[in-house]
Amino acid sequence: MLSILRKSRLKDKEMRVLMLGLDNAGKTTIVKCIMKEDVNTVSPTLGFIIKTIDYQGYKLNIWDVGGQKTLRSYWRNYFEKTDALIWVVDATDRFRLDNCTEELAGLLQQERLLGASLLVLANKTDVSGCMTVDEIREGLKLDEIQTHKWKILPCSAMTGENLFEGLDWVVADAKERLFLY
Ligand SMILES: Nc1nc2c(ncn2[C@@H]2O[C@H](COP(=O)(O)OP(=O)(O)OP(=O)(O)O)[C@@H](O)[C@H]2O)c(=O)[nH]1
Ligand SMILES: [Mg+2]
Repeated sequence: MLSILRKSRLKDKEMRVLMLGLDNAGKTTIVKCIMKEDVNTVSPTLGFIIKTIDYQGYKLNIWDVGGQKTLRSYWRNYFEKTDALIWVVDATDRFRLDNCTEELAGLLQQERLLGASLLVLANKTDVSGCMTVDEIREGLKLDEIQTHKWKILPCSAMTGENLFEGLDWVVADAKERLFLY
């Protein structure tokens, strides 16, 4: 049933993209950069923000949800019908990489997210001395993931590096899935 719903939405060229990650990772800034809005006026997200963008013939509904610890129990309210999960990591935050790994592992066990592909964005790579993609990939144990198709990209919400490449992957992956039905 879920797959039929998902199929019809993809056929309508609409996708639901859920953007999650620890607080301060840069989710809202990434969305602002994609929307060509001012990236210097962000504040912590206390609920959620939905932005819709037309991209490569698809209507992407991007759900940007606050990542503060007290808000994480609400993440589950946003799982339904997710086509792609974008997990944003603060590449400068070595101290919380373990916490970040635990939270992601918890999400990947969620039945309602099983059909979603996973894009990991290692954000803030404009900051020198930040973690490399390989460090984050190992830290998050991405190579052990069996349940989801995934990809990791370094990015920066300040320079815009790789943000559209990330969306390209998300859309290409959805298209591929459409052919599978
Ligand atoms: N240098 C640098 N700073 C960034 C980048 N992306 C975000 N920031 C900064 O990181 C801080 C947090 O950004 P937000 O976009 O509010 O983070 P968030 O993930 O939405 O946080 P929550 O809404 O609390 O979950 C802000 O001060 C941003 O200016 C980046 O690519 N490079
Ligand atoms: Mg935010």
